[in-house]
Amino acid sequence: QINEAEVVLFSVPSYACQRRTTLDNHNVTLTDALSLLAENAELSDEDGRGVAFRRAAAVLKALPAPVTAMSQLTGLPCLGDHSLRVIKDILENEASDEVESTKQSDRFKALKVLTGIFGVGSKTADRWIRDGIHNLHQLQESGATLNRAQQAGLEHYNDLNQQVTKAEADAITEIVQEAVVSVLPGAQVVLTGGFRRGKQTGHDVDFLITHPEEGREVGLMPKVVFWLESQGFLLYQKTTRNSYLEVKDGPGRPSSNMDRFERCLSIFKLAKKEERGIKVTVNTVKTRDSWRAVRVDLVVSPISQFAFALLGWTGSKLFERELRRWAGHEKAMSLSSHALYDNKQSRYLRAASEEEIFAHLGLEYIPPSERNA
Ligand code: DCP
Ligand code: MG
Repeated sequence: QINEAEVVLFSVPSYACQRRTTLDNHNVTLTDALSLLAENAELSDEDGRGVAFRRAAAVLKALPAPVTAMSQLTGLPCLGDHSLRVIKDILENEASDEVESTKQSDRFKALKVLTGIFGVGSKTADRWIRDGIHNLHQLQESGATLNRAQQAGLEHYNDLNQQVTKAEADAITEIVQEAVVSVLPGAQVVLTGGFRRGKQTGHDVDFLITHPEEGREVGLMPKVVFWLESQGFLLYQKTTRNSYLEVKDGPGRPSSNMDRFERCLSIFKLAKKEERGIKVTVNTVKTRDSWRAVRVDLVVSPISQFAFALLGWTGSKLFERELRRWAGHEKAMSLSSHALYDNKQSRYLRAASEEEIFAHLGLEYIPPSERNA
């Protein structure tokens, strides 16, 4: 029996970018349930519902203690009727029927398996499911045409569906650093994404590369890729050019959340721990069980956009989405991974650090380890 007088009331600001969200989540059962419904909505092309569940989960991640009674949630932002119903079910019955039946549904299971292939999105998976393809065996038998990314994704399916550890991310950081410094001395490599937020595992490893002299980074990516390829580190890569032009893409495209940096989506061939030498120079591993495939994203940014790129690539995805929503709705500004534009002053606001961007936005600075919304 809970004594009402002892129930802790919670209070959190409404935008995730106003909150400090560490990895110390006191409501894992609730946030896992809401995240699963979010994932199901996203895989079903219902982005609005997906965001609503993500926001609700993020509010619970920011609470300082476990939720034990519905009354504690009074006045909290972002908790819609649907999310509240799920929370109530779990608090009362230890589980939510909706979550359990979603988890068990053939459609959800098939969407998970098929989108687990690198290069396969929800639209492709949905088309395959309508053609009766529900698993990898049926896909292989079907004769469906796969692009180069999907072929690589299928070939390395098990490796790529296994979480990348921090130790593996560190080993890859050394290789990328060696590649970058070999082709452009003075260039800098920063680990971004979940690992920069302090996560111990991730689905991939994300890097941002720049050079302190503006312009020196031009043409860097093909050279880095050539170095990595010639040393035998790449199983797959696809490089896209930088297509960002401030005059054309700046304020005119405020809601575009895909950035236009020179980018390389790759799959690394990483030697297993026992096989890794003290110094990595040439990848000599040969037998199949002596290495594993790891997804790696490389992004090159000019130094003038570096702070925005760093902020944009550190995540979490919801934190990024909330920063852009805050900028647009509360400050009449447009934030991207390239720049911040002030619509009232009709000018760009420059920044050399993440701290300066938060200041421009009128937000308290939140360090990476507290952006785990
Ligand atoms: N990002 C974003 N929007 C996207 C894709 C990426 O804002 N559509 C940003 C935020 C992410 C970062 O890039 O944190 C890296 O993307 P990941 O998908 O790799 O996300 P994480 O690194 O956070 O997660 P994981 O640990 O699973 O790799
Ligand atoms: Mg990542």
